[in-house]
Amino acid sequence: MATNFIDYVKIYCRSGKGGAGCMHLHRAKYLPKGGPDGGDGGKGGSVILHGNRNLWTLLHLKYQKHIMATDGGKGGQSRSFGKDGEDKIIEVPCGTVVYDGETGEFICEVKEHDERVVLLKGGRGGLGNWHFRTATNQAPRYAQPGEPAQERTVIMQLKVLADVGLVGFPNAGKSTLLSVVSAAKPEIADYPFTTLTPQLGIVSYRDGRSFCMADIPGIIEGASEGKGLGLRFLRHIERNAVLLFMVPATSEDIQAEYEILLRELEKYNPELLTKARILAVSKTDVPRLDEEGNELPDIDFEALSQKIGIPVLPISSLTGEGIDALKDALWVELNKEQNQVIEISHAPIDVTLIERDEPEAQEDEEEHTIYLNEVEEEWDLDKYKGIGWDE
Ligand SMILES: Nc1nc2c(ncn2[C@@H]2O[C@H](COP(=O)(O)OP(=O)(O)OP(=O)(O)O)[C@@H](O)[C@H]2O)c(=O)[nH]1
Ligand SMILES: [Mg+2]
Repeated sequence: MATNFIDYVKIYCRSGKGGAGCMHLHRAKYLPKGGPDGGDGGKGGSVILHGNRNLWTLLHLKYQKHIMATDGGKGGQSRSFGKDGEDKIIEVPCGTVVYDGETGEFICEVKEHDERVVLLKGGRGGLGNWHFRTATNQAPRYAQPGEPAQERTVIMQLKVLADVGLVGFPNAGKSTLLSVVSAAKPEIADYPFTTLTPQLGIVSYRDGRSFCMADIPGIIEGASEGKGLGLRFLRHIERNAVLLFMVPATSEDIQAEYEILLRELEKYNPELLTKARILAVSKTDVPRLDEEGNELPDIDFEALSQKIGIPVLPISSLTGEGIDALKDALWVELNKEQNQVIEISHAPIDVTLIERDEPEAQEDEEEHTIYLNEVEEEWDLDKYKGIGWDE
C-alpha cells in the first residue's frame, strides 16, 4: 500500500509534427493545365495535461517512459487535407507541477479538475501549393513542409492540493478521523508511524459540498532534525488552506504538545504559520488519567482556545462526538477570503539531487532523432504572400 503513493515521475514527451503540404498540378483529359491543387498537411497532435480529481498519485505514469502524440498526415491532390495527428492527453492529479528534466526549471502546473495545459504543441501542417498560386506563378512547384515536432523530457512532481492538512504526533488519531469523515480507508493502528505516506480523503459536507483532507505521517519533537519520518511530508501541506492540529485528550499538557508541533512546522517553513489553524482535541471518549491512574482535571476548552488564540474543539472519532461541529468550523475557515491559498512560486528543482528508484530506461537514439532534423530551413508564411491566380 505504501509503495502506491508515487509523487515523482520522469517522462520523455514529444508532440506530433505537422504534415507536409502537397505539391500537385491538376491534370484531366481535356484540362491539361488544371492549375495547382495540392492540399494542406494536417496538424500534429499536442501533448496535453489534464487535471483529474479522481487521481491522487502519479502511479499510473510510473512505468510510462515515453508519451508521444501522432504526426499530422500529408496533404493530397484535389486539395484534400491531411489528417490531423491525435493529441496525447496525460491525466494527472490536481497539484501536479512539471519541471524540465534536464535543467529542473519550472514549466507549468495543473491545479484544477478539468484544467488543460498544453505541454508540447503539435506542429502546424504545411500549406499545399494551391495557396501559392499567383498571377506570375500560376503553377507553383512547391508546398510548405509541416512544422517540426517538439520534444522534452519532463519531471512531474505532485504537491498535494488538499484544503485541510492534518498535523499531529503519531497515534493522535489523524487517520481514524480521516476514515470517519471520508470514504478513505487509511491504515489505523495503535502504534506510532502507522501512516507512512500521505493519504487523501474527500469530506462530504452539507448540501453536496465537499472539501479535501490530507493525512500525513505523524511529526515528533526533533522531526526537523530528521527524527521519526522527518518533515519531508510537510511539502504536502504547504498548499493547504487550513491546518488541523490534533492532540489527544489523554495528553497531560495539550498546550505544550500543540506548541511542539508548531515549532517543528516553523523550522520547516515559517510561512506555514501564516495559515489558519484549528486544534482538535481527539479521543475525548477515553478517560483522562495520569501515569498513576489518577483522574486528571477536565479540559477547559474555552480557556485553552483563549490562550493559544485559535478555535479548540473536542472530538471523538469513536463516538462521533464533535465531528459535525469540527466540519462546520473547518468549512467556515476554508471559506474565509484571507484563507484562500494564493499563488505559490515553484523554485527550480535540482535534477541531480533527485534519486530515481530504478535505473534510467535505455534511450532509443534512433527513434528520438527521426523527427528532429527533417525540416531544416525555417519557414515563414509571409514569404509566400501573393495575389490569387484566378483573381
Ligand atoms: N478511543 C478512541 N481511540 C481512538 C480514537 N481515534 C483514534 N483512536 C485509536 O488511536 C490509535 C491511533 O490511531 P491512528 O488514527 O492510527 O493515529 P494516527 O494519528 O494516524 O497515527 P500515525 O499514523 O502513526 O501518525 C488507534 O488504535 C485508534 O483506534 C478515538 O476517538 N477514540
Ligand atoms: Mg495515521
